[in-house]
Amino acid sequence: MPLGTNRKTEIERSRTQHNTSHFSELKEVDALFTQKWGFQGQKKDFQGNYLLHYFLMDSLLGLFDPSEDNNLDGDNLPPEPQLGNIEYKLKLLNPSRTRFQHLVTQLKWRLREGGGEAIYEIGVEDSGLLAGLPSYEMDASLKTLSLMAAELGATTTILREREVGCARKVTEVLVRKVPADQHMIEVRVAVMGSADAGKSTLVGVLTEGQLDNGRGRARLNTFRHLHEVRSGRTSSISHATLGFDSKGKILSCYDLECGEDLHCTKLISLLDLAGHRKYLRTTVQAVSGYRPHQAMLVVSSQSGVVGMTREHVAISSALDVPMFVVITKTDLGRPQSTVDQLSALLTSPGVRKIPMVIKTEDDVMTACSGQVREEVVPIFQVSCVTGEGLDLLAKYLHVMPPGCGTREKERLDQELPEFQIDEIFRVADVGTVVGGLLTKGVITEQTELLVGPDDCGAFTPVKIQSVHRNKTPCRAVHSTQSASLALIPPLGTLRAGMVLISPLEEPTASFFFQATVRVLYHATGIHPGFQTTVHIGNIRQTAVIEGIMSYNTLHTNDRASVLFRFVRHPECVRPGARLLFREGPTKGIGTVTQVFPVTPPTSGSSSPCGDASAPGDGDKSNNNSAA
Ligand SMILES: Nc1nc2c(ncn2[C@@H]2O[C@H](COP(=O)(O)OP(=O)(O)OP(=O)(O)O)[C@@H](O)[C@H]2O)c(=O)[nH]1
Ligand SMILES: [Mg+2]
Repeated sequence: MPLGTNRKTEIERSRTQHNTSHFSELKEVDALFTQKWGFQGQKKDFQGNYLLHYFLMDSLLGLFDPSEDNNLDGDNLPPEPQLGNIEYKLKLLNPSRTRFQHLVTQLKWRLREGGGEAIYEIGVEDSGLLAGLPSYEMDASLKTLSLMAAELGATTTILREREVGCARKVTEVLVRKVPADQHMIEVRVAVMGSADAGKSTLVGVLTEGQLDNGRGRARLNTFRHLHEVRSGRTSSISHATLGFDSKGKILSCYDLECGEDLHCTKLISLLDLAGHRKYLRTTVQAVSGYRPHQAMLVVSSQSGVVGMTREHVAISSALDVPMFVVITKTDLGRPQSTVDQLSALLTSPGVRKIPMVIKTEDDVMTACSGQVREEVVPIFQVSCVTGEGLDLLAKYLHVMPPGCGTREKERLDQELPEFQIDEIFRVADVGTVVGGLLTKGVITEQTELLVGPDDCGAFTPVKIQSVHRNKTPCRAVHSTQSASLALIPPLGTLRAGMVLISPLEEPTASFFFQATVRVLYHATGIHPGFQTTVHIGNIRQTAVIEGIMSYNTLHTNDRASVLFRFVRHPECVRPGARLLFREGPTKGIGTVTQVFPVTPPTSGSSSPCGDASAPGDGDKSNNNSAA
């Protein structure tokens, strides 16, 4: 309950009463304190207890005094948020059985809000005032919090402590509970940045725990192809995992890879992407298709902000992926000029973020706090050769919030399954295995689905033979999780961009779709006939702009409804899906508003791929209005 004006008036009134020094009025004040703040000292000496309350109340009332507000700027948190995973508690002392159950229910709710993680600020008023607790009360409160967590099978970790005067402390505690359906809390992080910025090296150093030699030693395990090892340049999407136990200790990557470390409660999946411009399509595809929860933008302090850095900032802003920055190679140059360049880029009109240079653990916690994480872009400064700054980065990765709240996840779990295929493998003795992301629903072994669309827009029935997550077999995969699925019967014609979808959805595929778009940049103007690469989720295909409603030409910052046509094959696109298109420096974002499904061939049809006619030529549309 946030401290409202009424409560403040009550405190003012009680202070007036208190100043009368009348015994009966003091009793009322005591009652008010017990009721409002739950002070429940073991009162042996009646007069002595009133003196204690007098002292406490005076100091608290002094803090609340509006005339002294100006002195408190550094001593307040924002008022307690009603929603979200942050809870303020002044103290948790000897709660009755009923109160304890109430506190446990509240903790359960906060954990749900935070997708399995909640942050408790002990010694803090609902108003955000850092009142603090003496050490014996703090110890008892932390004990109560541990008991509450134990009741739910959760763990507690002290994140930071702060002295707030007169031997009083405020403590911030992370409570973590791995949801019952998951092995661990998983956060996907896309590692972006220009070529040679040090992305693969940073991923290697974080996951393997060995520093780099400055000549490319640490990045070797992140490469997937021999030509990458030879050139030192990443050309594909490479996955690496970083596991933490409940206390924030980084776990050995060997145990994680074998799926053997049962202490892992949080898993950071790092997608090491290519920085060179010639692989930009693959990099955009990864950010659009894998739906990372965060983007880690790596900038070298040697080269500073370059064209590709700007490009990657624009892409993550356009796709609404929250970002944090890591300036690497601080052993080779002064990072301050890079910090200045980044600050200018991040605060520019198209991006509008608040850069925050992280220097202490306190800064890490502030950057992670739910109330600021949307706009704030934390900036870390590290060296993979000396190890400087890596501890703060690891701490941030440990407490970084999971992307999707449990409530939203539960809602998505209720929907019919849809799995987007990113990779296809042929595995001896198993058959066809597809890797990708389950955007909604739940898939278990033996689930019957459709896979498609093929080049004709048709979908083929398949059954799920087995499910693997993080290289470990499991019974089910839930919405927002990535997984590998073995399919029966084996199929020879799969491609990335296809979906596995419930037959109840009656899926369709379209060559033509309409979208409202905003042009982020074009040097001159976009006309009908313009060809561009379109990214919609994991779909990536060249499309032609066939028509622009109400405009002949689209310039930078123009918005319009546009009709697109896929060039190669129809795709399973849904109204409401977000899209990004780019061609050279041209960039735009938008939302699909309407699709025009093709009619798949029937057994007696003469055309191998049915009807792919343009909208308005009499094809079926899922919407009443024609384009
Ligand atoms: N001295 C020093 N060298 C570093 C540091 N980080 C990376 N390097 C070196 O920088 C070079 C490039 O690093 P990579 O990790 O391959 O860069 P990248 O960003 O993955 O490059 P692409 O894959 O081409 O996009 C390697 O030789 C690393 O050893 C650092 O903190 N200090
Ligand atoms: Mg690399």
